[in-house]
Amino acid sequence: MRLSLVSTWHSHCAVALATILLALVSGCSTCDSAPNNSSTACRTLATGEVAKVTVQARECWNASGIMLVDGADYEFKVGGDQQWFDAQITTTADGYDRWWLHWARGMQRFADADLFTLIGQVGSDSSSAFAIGTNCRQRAKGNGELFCYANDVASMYWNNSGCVVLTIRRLR
Ligand SMILES: [Ca+2]
Repeated sequence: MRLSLVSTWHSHCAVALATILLALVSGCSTCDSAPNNSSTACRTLATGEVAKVTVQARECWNASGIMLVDGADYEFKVGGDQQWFDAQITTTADGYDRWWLHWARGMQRFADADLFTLIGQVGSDSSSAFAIGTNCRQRAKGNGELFCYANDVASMYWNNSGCVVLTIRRLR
């Protein structure tokens, strides 16, 4: 029992160390502070209208093509049993928490949500960002295109894979 606990601890440490080392040596690009891939053709949803948007875990910014309207209410849902992947960790749009990654807490782009929580933002205004998860209702803070991302450390998108389909409904 004791041996198995030690062995588990060692394997968690090994994974954490490997993650740090890979991040240091990969030299991969970090996410820009503002989205730079706006859609050329955006549309505004009418009240009651629904749109579906694919969000790739590996993309720092997923342009939705949907213009949010300041003060309008929206419902966001990731239906079914959709999963995406942070390296070998399988999770949902609600994200995950692992004790052996607590050292990195606060380094993720959206500080108030777990790693891999689905996040939305209106245009380039980072103060408009909000946690979507698998289900939320939100009043848009500003006019602009909705951008989405899996909450991760900015330099750690290279080991992400999978995607989720987000359904957006304008409520009023
Ligand atoms: Ca990652």
